[in-house]
Amino acid sequence: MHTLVYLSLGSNVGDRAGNLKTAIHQLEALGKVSEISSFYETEPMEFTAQPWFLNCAVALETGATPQQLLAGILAIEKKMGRQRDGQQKGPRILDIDIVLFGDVVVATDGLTIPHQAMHQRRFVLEPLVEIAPEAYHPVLKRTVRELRDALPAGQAVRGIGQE
Ligand code: PH2
Ligand code: MG
Ligand code: MG
Repeated sequence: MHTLVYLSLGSNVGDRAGNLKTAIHQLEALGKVSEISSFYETEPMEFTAQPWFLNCAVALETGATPQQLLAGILAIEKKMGRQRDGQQKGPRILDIDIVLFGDVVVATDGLTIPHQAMHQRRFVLEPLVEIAPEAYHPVLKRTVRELRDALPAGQAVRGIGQE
């Protein structure tokens, strides 16, 4: 059984575009990468005293379970040199978050699907609308386009292609 999963990727340390591309390449080991959004320059949210991010969204068709996918993602982040001892929500070489996993809902200690903050983050929704405007949030019962349209103004994101 394969599931259509949407991931949000972000980097604000080092060669940001190179980091996203390397990560996308490594995701091929976990399934088929079927869509890649443009890369977006995005204003840091939540912890704001850090460099701007490059964010994108990716569609992945995978046979993995949510837990298996999470383990694979954490391994990619680690292999790419992600340190987890610094500021929470602070600068990172690479962050890969599971945003939607088909219509699956998961609420455990280490994993929440849909991602708990996706509907508040323009840096997640804008790239996602580009590749999957009709993707559906199974808890809020809205498409990602509807969630994007409902965002308050004021989070800067700027599409810049795939460099
Ligand atoms: N990730 C965060 C916190 N803030 N801001 C932007 N613009 N992009 C991110 O990927 C991001 C963030 C925590 O994961
Ligand atoms: Mg994140
Ligand atoms: Mg993360």
